[in-house]
Amino acid sequence: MRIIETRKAPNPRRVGIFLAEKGLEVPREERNLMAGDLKCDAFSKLNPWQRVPVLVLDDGRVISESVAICRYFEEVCPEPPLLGTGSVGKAEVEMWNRRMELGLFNAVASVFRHLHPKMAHLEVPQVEVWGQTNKAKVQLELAHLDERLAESTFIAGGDYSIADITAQVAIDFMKPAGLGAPDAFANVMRWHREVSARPSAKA
Ligand SMILES: N[C@@H](CCC(=O)N[C@@H](CS)C(=O)NCC(=O)O)C(=O)O
Repeated sequence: MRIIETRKAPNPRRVGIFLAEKGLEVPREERNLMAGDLKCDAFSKLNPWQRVPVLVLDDGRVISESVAICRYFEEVCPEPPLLGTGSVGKAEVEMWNRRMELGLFNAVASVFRHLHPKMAHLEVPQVEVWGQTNKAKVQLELAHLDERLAESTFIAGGDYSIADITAQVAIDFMKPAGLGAPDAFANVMRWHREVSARPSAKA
């Protein structure tokens, strides 16, 4: 089994943190996405969408999409549960993770992809107005998150979950996206300090 990734990139980092929380070590193969390593035929056969991370199983089957890869590892290594427990708990983690991914994470990524000059060869065309629009969306998502974290230790409730991982990676990615830190949101900052102190944050 191996994971193909660009280690510094946010989606592979989500899987890296997930594995660190599980205490799992999986061999990693580095590809430089900025240098076009994902555009070659060999990688495109693994993932026609030309995105990392990709998990290649020992029998040759391939799983891409960060959450799908995390689901695989949750099944093979259920402890500690990071996708919730019980019917309501699992649904709540799914709800919060989708909110974090479709809202905050995608908004930060859109700012980076559409405004950063280094992304011009990968995000074609870069649409400046879309990048700018997403700056406001990031603030709106942070405001929602701040309200949630005023009443909850972690994003999906009392237990750390994949929703925390998704939001943590999104917030850490605000800096390279030119968005700074979410200083105006005290509850987000409290939670961010706590998740950043976990050993998995080094992933
Ligand atoms: N929905 C995918 C997104 C994967 C993705 O966009 N990965 C980025 C790195 S963070 C990538 O491979 N980018 C290559 C490119 O933009 O060409 C997932 O969750 O894994």
